[in-house]
Amino acid sequence: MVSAVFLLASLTVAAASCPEGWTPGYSLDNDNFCYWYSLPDGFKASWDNARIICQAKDPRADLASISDLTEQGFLVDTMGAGKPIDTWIGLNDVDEEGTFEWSDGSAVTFQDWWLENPDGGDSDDCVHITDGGPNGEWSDSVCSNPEPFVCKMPATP
Ligand SMILES: [Ca+2]
Ligand SMILES: [Ca+2]
Ligand SMILES: [Ca+2]
Repeated sequence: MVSAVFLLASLTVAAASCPEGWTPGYSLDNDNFCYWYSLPDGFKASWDNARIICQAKDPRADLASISDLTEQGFLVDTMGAGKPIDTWIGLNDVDEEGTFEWSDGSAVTFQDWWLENPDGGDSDDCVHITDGGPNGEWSDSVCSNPEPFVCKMPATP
């Protein structure tokens, strides 16, 4: 009985490894990340400012990278409004046109572009989850547009 109580306490501590206001990751496999979504606060920013805001919230944070469809679904369904809304993520081709990179340095192992995207060429260098896609697919867009955004950082071990 004592050990069961201790185990429950340990699980509670493990689940609380994200700072207040941040949401733990979408699965047990990925609960080593924490997410912060600006929309509940009505917060919109250009892609550059969104990134600065993420980093100001925590030095380990950056605009969210997305590693698979499950993480994308988590961002749309759990962090978002339950349907896709234009939301900045970390993907961009600022440095080299047509070469998309995650701002947090993650390897690009997964891409889920909406129809005919990326289609904006040199004027569209920042990527958002688009409200045009039913499942949160992506579009390259104008970096200076103020939009909601989602930050991601490693959870505290
Ligand atoms: Ca460019
Ligand atoms: Ca571009
Ligand atoms: Ca586009």
